Amino acid sequence: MRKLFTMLAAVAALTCLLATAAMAGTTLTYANFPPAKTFPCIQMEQWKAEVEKRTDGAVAIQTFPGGTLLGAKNMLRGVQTGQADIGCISLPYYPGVFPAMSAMNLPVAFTSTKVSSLTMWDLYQKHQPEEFKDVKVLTMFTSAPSNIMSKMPVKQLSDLNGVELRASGSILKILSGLGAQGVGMPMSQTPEALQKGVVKGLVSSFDVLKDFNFAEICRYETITNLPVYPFAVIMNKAKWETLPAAVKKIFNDLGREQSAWTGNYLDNHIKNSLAWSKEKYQVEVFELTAAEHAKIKNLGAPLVDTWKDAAAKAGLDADAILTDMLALKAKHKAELGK
Ligand code: 3IO
Repeated sequence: MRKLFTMLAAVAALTCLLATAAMAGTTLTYANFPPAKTFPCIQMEQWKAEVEKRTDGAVAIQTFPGGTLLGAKNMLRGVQTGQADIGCISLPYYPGVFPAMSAMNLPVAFTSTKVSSLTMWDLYQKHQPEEFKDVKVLTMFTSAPSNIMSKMPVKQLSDLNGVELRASGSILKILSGLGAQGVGMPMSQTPEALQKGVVKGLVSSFDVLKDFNFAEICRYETITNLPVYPFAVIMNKAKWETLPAAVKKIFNDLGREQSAWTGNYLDNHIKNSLAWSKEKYQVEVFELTAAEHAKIKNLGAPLVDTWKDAAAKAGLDADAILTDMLALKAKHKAELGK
């Protein structure tokens, strides 16, 4: 009896010790700007679960979706100054700040998010551009190719005349070439802008029809295959340096895996979202003619030259970045068959 008691006491003491050791581990804060249901936050929870599993709970991640810690536009600065340890940014919200990786927002006709996300990650690894030197990049991915979601039908390009549509980055320039009125704002401000009628629709990927319930207000969808929005998950550099080597390795190993996971998730989710929107709100989907797609393509071409000029001015080898991006795109497309 006495022996059993001693053993129980020892087990209790050990349990206590282990719990203390786990608590003595690190908790990192991770800020995100859109709501918890949206894909940037879904991938955040997936990454959190992987980190907590692979570090055996020694590193805990405290997530803050929906702009509860940092918003879309103060995310970069907030991570640099350590208001959050980790944050998720959409690169087009920071014009001129990312002259290299903004290439991913060019109209080069990505057709799969897994392809575009892996292309972005590999391109970043190859060129390691200076523009991210103040932070540690944990992963990168993109949205799916962008389409029009609107309150009134856009059956043909001429229906766009004067129509206010929310977008960001290079899509704004293409919209103005099409006679529409592009309105630049982060995705997180779009529900209110649609509600108030400041915009009549938006240009982004179809996941948002379900995740923001935009299908209810935007009953008409037009397939345009416009650019993807590139995202980066960044970490405060000083905080990164405090991590033990084994944890750094786990984070580094996760970079490319997370990019592929997110691409895959979104490729599936845009299909679910569109099917859900047809079922629940009977949304209509319009296809443009080949001539109209050619017009969109022609409007996009000068944007590549504008990007090249800006990249060259920033001291980058713009031709190498562009050539590598297109080669990676072709390689991943061939490997994934989509
Ligand atoms: C996006 C941004 C936040 C939440 C869900 C989203 N789906 C597609 C995007 C891309 C986009 O429009 C943007 O502004 O980054």
